[in-house]
Amino acid sequence: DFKAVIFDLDGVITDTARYHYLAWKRLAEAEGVHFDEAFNEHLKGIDRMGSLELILASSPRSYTDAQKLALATAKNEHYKELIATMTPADLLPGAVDALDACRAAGLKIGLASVSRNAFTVLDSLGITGKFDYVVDAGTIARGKPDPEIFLKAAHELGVPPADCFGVEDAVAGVASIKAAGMYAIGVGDPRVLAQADVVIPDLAAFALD
Ligand code: G16
Ligand code: MG
Repeated sequence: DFKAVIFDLDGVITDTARYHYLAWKRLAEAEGVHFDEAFNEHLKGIDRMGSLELILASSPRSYTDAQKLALATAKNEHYKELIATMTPADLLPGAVDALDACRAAGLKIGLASVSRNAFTVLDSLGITGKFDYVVDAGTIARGKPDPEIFLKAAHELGVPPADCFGVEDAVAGVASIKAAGMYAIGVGDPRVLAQADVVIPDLAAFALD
């Protein structure tokens, strides 16, 4: 029996994935890089500098580290403008019910987002108090698909990884869960999330059995 569940944030609980997409698209096109939904799929769950590197790999220009940092900062400022208006109305369908069902079942609940804006987003959504532990992305050395972030959440929840399951919308996120030795619930397209143990279309379809 599972003793803990560890959720991803962006694309699972709320659609900030859309805001990341818009912010990266503006940056990419300003740098002469074609950017579409298919490219964006590879960025989901990838941390900020990692995402920037993937985009700039297709740029005709070359960049110093200082220029890269400036671009990442500009993207984040644009992203923060986009998320500034978020409220509990931005919770995805089924998200609160899923969290409450896990709580009612006695599971510990963690959040494993590589976003450095995760605490702000949780507060805007009004759900910070629903988690027993939220990983601070600033303390994670290796982003998804490395298992570090899911292992850290399990450790802090005091539950062995084998007794945890993770919930993720990203290819890199599902890979991170599996590398951590956990059961993986994918949220989205089963053809994209082929490594997940089970795939549901959204949290409205979440059931604990
Ligand atoms: C999220 C998104 C990624 C984003 C990353 C870093 O991860 O999926 O697209 O690049 O956070 O976000 P920030 O720039 O806000 O630190 P997750 O793990 O919540 O899916
Ligand atoms: Mg995600």
